[in-house]
Amino acid sequence: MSSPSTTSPASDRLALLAELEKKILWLAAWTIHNANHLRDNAEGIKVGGHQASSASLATIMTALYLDVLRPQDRVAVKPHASPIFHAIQYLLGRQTREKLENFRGYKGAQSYPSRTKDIDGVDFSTGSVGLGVAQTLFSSLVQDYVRAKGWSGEHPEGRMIALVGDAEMDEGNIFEALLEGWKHGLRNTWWIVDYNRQSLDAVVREGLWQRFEAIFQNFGWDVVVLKYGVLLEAAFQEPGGERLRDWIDNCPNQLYSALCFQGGAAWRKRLLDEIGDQGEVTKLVEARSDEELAKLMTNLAGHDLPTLLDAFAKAGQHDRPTCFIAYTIKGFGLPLAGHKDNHAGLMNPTQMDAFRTAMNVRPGHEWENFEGLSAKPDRLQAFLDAVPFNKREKAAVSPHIDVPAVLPTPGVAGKELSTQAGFGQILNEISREDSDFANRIVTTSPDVTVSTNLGPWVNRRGLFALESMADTFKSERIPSTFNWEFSPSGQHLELGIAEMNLFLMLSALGLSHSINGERLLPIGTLYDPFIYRGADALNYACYQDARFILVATPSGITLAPEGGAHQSIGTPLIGMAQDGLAAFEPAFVDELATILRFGFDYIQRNGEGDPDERTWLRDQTGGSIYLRLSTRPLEQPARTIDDELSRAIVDGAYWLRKPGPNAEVVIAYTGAVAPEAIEATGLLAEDRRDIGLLAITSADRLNAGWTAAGRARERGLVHAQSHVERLFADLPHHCSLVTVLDGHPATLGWLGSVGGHRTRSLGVEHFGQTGTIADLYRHHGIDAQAIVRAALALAPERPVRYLREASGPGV
Ligand SMILES: Cc1ncc(C[n+]2csc(CCOP(=O)(O)OP(=O)(O)O)c2C)c(N)n1
Ligand SMILES: [Mg+2]
Repeated sequence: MSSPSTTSPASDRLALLAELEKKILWLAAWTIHNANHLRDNAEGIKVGGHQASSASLATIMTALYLDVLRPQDRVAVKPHASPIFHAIQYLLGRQTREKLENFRGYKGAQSYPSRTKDIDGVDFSTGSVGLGVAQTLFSSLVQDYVRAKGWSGEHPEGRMIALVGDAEMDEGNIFEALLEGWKHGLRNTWWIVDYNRQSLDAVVREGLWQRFEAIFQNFGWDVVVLKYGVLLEAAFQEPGGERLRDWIDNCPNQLYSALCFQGGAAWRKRLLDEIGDQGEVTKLVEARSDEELAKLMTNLAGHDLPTLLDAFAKAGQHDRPTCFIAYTIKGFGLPLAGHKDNHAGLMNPTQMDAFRTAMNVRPGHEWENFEGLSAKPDRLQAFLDAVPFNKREKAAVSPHIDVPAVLPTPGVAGKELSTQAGFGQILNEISREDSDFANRIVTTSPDVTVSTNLGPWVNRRGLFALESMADTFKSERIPSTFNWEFSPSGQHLELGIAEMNLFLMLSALGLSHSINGERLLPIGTLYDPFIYRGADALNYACYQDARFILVATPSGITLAPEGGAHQSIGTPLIGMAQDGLAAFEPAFVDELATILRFGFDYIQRNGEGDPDERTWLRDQTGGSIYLRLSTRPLEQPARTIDDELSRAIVDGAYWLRKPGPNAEVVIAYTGAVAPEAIEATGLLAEDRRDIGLLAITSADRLNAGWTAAGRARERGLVHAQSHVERLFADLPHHCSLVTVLDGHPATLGWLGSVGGHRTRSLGVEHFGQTGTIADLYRHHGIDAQAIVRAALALAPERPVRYLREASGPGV
């Protein structure tokens, strides 16, 4: 156990810690009560309580933050323990009274700990249960990765700790992560299960802890069951104590919870009814007042500082992953304790008054750090000042990694190539370089490394593992395209098929600059439709402001013969709607290289949120990148991408054929349907005047800029104009738009509203068909003929001579 430098004896320290635990419980309950009180008065809205849920972790968190944690340790706090977390940070001088008074309010302390919205040093955001837990595991793997590269300098190794609700353990992603941790030799990870035997709705199943124990042991973890505190252990040594222990061990969870709620008299009655013997047991019970009996019976290890400190100190002597199953009581120390309906529970004013009296807090002194405590304020303050965790400093900003001015694509022009193949080639080119840029790239993929074209990169850069492992096929001289060698210098993290793990790994890699002080340039690949499988973890990664490049390929119906199970329709809309993620869908490899280059820089940015005056995008803040790629080979243009074109590609669109002043039709396309859009433009050009062809590389960025510019104008910046508005500025009013992509038509449907142009949006709305690309494009109406038909319907004045009769079933 690491101890602050005060020389007080252990019992003195314990007494101070116990006092501070009381204060933390009070501050958390008061924060919630106070916020609720405000809402009731001001707006009549009740806010959720969660006083009980947070109270069950009060002792464990006191032990951790005020004693066990070192500055380099990182913690994911169970969402509803947020008030306890904020209360501790407040005591440590890291949280303001103003934010606490505004708990759950506008710009106040957050209901669930938030890296991005809270000011008090949240390590990992939580809220969607299960994700923060797994995040600690992946962060530990990333710490090992960074250290294996020798980048950690003098930074001491940290421990990654999750405070886990027992019902939270129902989330499957936790078990997916366990498996991955086992494969990668997980170290330095503690998961502390708050075993209060209650979920949101109810009391959990009997004997759950034994299942947990077996699972964790199977995956190579140490398991420490923390059941009884020192008072109970001492009572078990008294005559009759063994029978008391047996009774507790056999007591159903529901009954234990109910008795905790009812208190001392109920404990006495029940114990005497069930094991009262007019002898030793009766004496053991009768020797205690109601209050003492309640204190004894609720003295579970999760509320017993000496037991907790001892267990943490022992586990602190090794780096094996450890799961603590700590028995607790939901609502411990509050009148809500144990009641099965207490999840969102909130003490009523009478209960709160009683609690205030019990805590010796005078009205008007609720926020004072040491109000009502018996130890002297200067001793308490000296204790807090010496807390090891409080030596933590703000992480230094890790330096920007220079990105080459251009990512070369040699020999691509004129070839038939897909964006997916182009991606493989670009990374292959980078892999030849020995530069800081190339060395900081780290790739990862859930068992689709080869099929997403990361193979050449991995061949050159190798797979990462703490211990080297040769490729047996290579050593046996069996020819193989892929060199599958593991070593600490490898730069690819191979994952099993679980996509949740991919996103959590990206989240951990993408926070390395903040957690480890060492920046990585993470790239993750997966099949586009399986974004849905990990969408919550993707959202979580973005919410935490992790920085990565997601390469999703193949996408759409363009992988035609593979059929409906692998087709993605709605992902472009995810790309547009996901905050923190800039989505791109290039058609050509030179566009992809331009976007990737931008992406490597963009994921490192951390500037102010002021919009760019050209695009109205908040590009200085940076974010993550999503590239929706395709396996469809397209003939690659032979052209030079000058600065202007490069900028337009990044901004989201450029004219492949600029419309003339009397344009009747504009075709706007995204991605792999470029040949159809180009062909349709050719077919229409002879019979429609001044036709334009717009290549859209990012519907997301075009849309975001347009929305932001509109908002700016409404606020008085009358000249604000976004990229898409500038592109459409000269289009005559009567011009019609046809939009088309291999994805949901709503992705581009909004384009007509930019300048008030009549619009028909083509795309894919149904999945399930197999066939050739030609079959499926015809079937879904995104082939050249369908584009021509749509244009004709919008601008019907004259027939188009190249239009054929519609054929095939259509949809
Ligand atoms: C993914 C997800 N589903 C549902 C919820 C709603 N929810 C919040 S806490 C909770 C139950 C938590 O029980 P437990 O983990 O045992 O914590 P306790 O309340 O006992 O402290 C649920 C269902 C959520 N936050 N996240
Ligand atoms: Mg619980």
